[in-house]
Amino acid sequence: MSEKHLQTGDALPPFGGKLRLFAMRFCPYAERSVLVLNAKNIPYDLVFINLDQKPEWIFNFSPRGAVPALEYEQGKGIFDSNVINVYLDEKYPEVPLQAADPLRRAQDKLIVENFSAAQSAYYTAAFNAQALQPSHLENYHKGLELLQKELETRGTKFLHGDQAGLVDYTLWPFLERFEALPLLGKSEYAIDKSKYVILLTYMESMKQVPAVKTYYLSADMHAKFTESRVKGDPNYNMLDSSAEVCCFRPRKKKE
Ligand SMILES: N[C@@H](CCC(=O)N[C@@H](CS)C(=O)NCC(=O)O)C(=O)O
Repeated sequence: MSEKHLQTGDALPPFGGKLRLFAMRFCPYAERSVLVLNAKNIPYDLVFINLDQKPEWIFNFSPRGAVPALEYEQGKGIFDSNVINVYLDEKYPEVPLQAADPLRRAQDKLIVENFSAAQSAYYTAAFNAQALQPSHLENYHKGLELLQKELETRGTKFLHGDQAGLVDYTLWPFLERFEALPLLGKSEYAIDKSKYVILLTYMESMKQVPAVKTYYLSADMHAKFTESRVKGDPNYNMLDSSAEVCCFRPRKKKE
């Protein structure tokens, strides 16, 4: 699979007869759907697109050209990670990823909902640092604390249970990226080893889940992409040239 991001003027690759996911390699929402497809062992093709110079055909699958979008039949698409993932889980029930108990499903949705302020804080810290307020840092740590508390209460390896499920695959792409923040000079956003023992153990378990492992990118790589985007020139294709990936140097925190 090529990591090259198709852009304006590039042709839509021929349909291969499988489900096709349109994504951007560094998009956490697209990662959610990649992980669900992987976890459910559904064959699929992945097409990356440049979000700054979108290929014309992406709008046939996603009206605003946002990713992820899923081509579920040739020429027909649905979009939004949560919509796609619930569709996949219901359409391909062999490996169910949602809890069987309706109350547990509702609680899983609430965890995701309650985590959203931490996600917004991450976006501000990573991409719009000049707009950061003390409330962002508070919301970020509140989100991490809530997650840790929930893991402790549930007492299972993953939020879903002994195996990772939809709730885990929905949250994970953000936790993966949170680890890049200290490398971007945001040391107060570090997930502290002594405070977040349970959460960090969970994160290490998530990294070992096969569905995650094959798509995981290190904090270094996320930091490098983030820096390029903040500079206004997102390096979508940086994984195509492995030499560039190896040597991210953390920026010194401004005093
Ligand atoms: N709620 C959507 C959010 C998707 C989203 O924001 N994706 C970003 C990339 S990470 C995007 O495509 N933005 C549109 C753009 O850049 O024009 C989902 O869950 O799929």
